[in-house]
Amino acid sequence: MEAIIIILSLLLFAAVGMVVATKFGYFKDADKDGIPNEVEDFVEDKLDDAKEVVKKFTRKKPGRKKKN
Ligand SMILES: [Ca+2]
Repeated sequence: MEAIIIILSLLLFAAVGMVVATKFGYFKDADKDGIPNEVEDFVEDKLDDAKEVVKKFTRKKPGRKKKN
């Protein structure tokens, strides 16, 4: 339980530190929302990957017949 709290705290500090560093101009941030471009690209990429996975598992497969 403590480990989870420590990990979450570290993630929170990292996130806050990242946003603060971005505000001070340490990271490139084209749209000025406090989230660096690199992070936005990374997240977008991962979301696309996740969507692909969901599509793969939810898509109907025409032409696949039940084995008799
Ligand atoms: Ca941004």
